Amino acid sequence: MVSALCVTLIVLLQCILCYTPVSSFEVELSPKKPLFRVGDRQELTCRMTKCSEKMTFSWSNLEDKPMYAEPQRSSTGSTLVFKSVSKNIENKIQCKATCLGMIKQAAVTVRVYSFPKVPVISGHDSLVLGKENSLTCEVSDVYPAEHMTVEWLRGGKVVRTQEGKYGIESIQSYYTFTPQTNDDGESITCRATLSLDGLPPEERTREITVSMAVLCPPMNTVISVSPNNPKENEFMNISCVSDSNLSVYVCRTTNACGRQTDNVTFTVGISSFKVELSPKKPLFRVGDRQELTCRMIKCSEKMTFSWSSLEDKPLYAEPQTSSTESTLVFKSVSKNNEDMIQCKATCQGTSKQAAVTVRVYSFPKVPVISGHDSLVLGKENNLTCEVSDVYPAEHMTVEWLRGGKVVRTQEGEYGIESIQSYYTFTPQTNDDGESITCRATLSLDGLPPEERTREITVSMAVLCPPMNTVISVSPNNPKENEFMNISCVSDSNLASRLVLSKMLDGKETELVSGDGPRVSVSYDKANLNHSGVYVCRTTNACGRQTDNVTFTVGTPPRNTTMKNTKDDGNVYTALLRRLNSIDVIIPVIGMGVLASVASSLNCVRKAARKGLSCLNKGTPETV
Ligand SMILES: *[C@@H]1O[C@H](CO)[C@@H](O)[C@H](O)[C@H]1NC(C)=O
Ligand SMILES: *[C@@H]1O[C@H](CO)[C@@H](O)[C@H](O)[C@H]1NC(C)=O
Ligand SMILES: *[C@@H]1O[C@H](CO)[C@@H](O)[C@H](O)[C@H]1NC(C)=O
Ligand SMILES: *[C@@H]1O[C@H](CO)[C@@H](O)[C@H](O)[C@H]1NC(C)=O
Ligand SMILES: *[C@@H]1O[C@H](CO)[C@@H](O)[C@H](O)[C@H]1NC(C)=O
Ligand SMILES: *[C@@H]1O[C@H](CO)[C@@H](O)[C@H](O)[C@H]1NC(C)=O
Ligand SMILES: *[C@@H]1O[C@H](CO)[C@@H](O)[C@H](O)[C@H]1NC(C)=O
Ligand SMILES: *[C@H]1O[C@H](CO)[C@@H](O)[C@H](O)[C@H]1NC(C)=O
Repeated sequence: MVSALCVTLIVLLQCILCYTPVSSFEVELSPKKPLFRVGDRQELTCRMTKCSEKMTFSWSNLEDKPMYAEPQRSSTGSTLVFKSVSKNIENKIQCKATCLGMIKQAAVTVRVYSFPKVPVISGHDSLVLGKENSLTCEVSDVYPAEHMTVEWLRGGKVVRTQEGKYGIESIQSYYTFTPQTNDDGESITCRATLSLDGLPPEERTREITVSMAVLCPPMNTVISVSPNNPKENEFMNISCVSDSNLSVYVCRTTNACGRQTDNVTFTVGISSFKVELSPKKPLFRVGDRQELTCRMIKCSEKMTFSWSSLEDKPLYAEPQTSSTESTLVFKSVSKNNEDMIQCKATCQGTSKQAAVTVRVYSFPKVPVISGHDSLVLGKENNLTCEVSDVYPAEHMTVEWLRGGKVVRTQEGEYGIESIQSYYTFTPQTNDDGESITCRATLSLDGLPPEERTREITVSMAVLCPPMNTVISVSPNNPKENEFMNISCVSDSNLASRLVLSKMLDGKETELVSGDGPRVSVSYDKANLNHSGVYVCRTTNACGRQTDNVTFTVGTPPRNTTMKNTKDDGNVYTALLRRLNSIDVIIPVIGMGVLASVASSLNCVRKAARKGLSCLNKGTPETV
């Protein structure tokens, strides 16, 4: 019985609990982590879920401050509207909702930030050269300042960092350094970063980059009065000129009674952009493709460029222009391109210009020597060295060198294109085979060393007249019916002609001739008719030589007389009349023989070494 009642009670209690609505509805506040920017309109929304009945909402501040906001009721919940966010609204805010007499609540912490402006750098535009200067970067209206970091950057590197402090609204950061001239125009950046959880990246960092201007002390200050002797009631001009971008000009007037001073201080405005032309000292080779490039530095806007000749000439070149630079292209450099060329660049309505002097040179070929390979021994000879296509010829020097020493120098002249230099001398046999050099040097500033000098060295060949011409008969006493050989030999270091003749009726009758050191005629069976005067003549480009021999062919029983005299043509007139036939004539020209003779002769040896043949034609002839 007791147990039955108990069971009934439990079931009843469970039923009551089942129908209680308290645990089924919830309160939601959004956003869950509010981070509001100062000045913005923002809202907090409170909703009750799973309550189908009428709901009531109430808002409260858990930090016991005024709310600075208006609640607005909607069909599903309540919205707390912050018309303009301020630091005051930072609070823990609670929403209390009632449904069917049951109360539920939720709370969020509202955080606020302020970082509306980019930093401002000051002091960068009037830095004094060589002194310690201080730049300031100010970040204003910052909240919460203790979460802000200010960094200075130069060339992409952080050079100084400063942290903000609790309670301040604006952060000043100082960067101190001693500027040098090359700091002029350089960039410096101030970057401020607010580090707060939930702050969108685009709100975290603001930075500014400025160009520094380094001012220099005044230079070249000149005060002048014109006219030199000013007169009463006449115009007078006192002027002071100084090269300076930051100046204090003082005018002090002194007379017998005292003095008065006035001054004016001003900074010459600096146009931060510059025009640069490269190369700075153009020296172009004739025929090359070359370029001049014009750039504008520190102009972020669209630029325009124009090129002109300061010598009032056509440009003979094509400009190729992009938005950041212009290139003047010389497709094939010529002397016409010598000019003073100016590039004018315009940025934001301001024009700047730069000019360079274009110089041109031409020196494409090595010098050419002529006349060195046929010098005549003992005579005044003339060698020529020619350097062609030279520009500018007045900057060229031509030198002749022998044995490493300069023996003659010649300067080029303005306006000529090719330079001929002559070297005159009288060669001796020992000059044969010696070297001679012609060196041309173009002296222009900026010309690379390998383009400055070109030289040629040649070997000289000294030609000699025929020497040691000898005609002989073998055997010395030729006999009738016996073998007899008449031969002529001569030394020469160049092609020479030998003619062996017999005197007949007072005239030279050629028996044999040839190009070479030797010609000969031989008779297997000599007879009396072969007796007489034989003449050998040698001729080459330099001269000639003659020798003769006179003999009588002896009869075996009789004794033979032999006479070897020169120029004895008429002695034997009677004998010569009896001459009627020539048995055999065999001219012999052989290189082997040439070599043996040549080896003993200095002049000939040198000629042979150089490939200058003493015998141009070595073909044997039969007459
Ligand atoms: C100031 O003038 C000096 C001398 O003329 C010059 O070297 C320097 O670059 C100038 N600085 C600026 C910022 O123009
Ligand atoms: C005064 O002299 C300066 C320097 O010679 C000159 O630049 C300036 O124009 C002159 N002023 C007048 C009003 O002649
Ligand atoms: C410039 O003039 C002002 C006002 O007259 C004066 O105070 C100052 O000392 C002067 N500066 C110089 C460098 O003379
Ligand atoms: C050398 O030759 C050149 C050209 O033929 C001539 O002008 C010059 O007078 C000559 N000099 C001598 C010394 O013969
Ligand atoms: C004649 O004499 C020369 C010189 O000795 C010699 O070279 C030549 O062979 C001789 N001729 C004959 C046919 O023997
Ligand atoms: C021939 O020569 C020999 C020896 O040299 C001499 O003895 C002789 O007398 C000569 N005869 C004649 C006819 O000249
Ligand atoms: C030499 O000449 C004479 C006269 O001309 C002639 O009669 C004779 O036959 C010649 N002797 C020889 C061996 O040729
Ligand atoms: C032979 O040589 C001598 C001496 O050099 C000379 O006087 C003579 O005229 C020459 N004879 C001939 C035919 O050439």
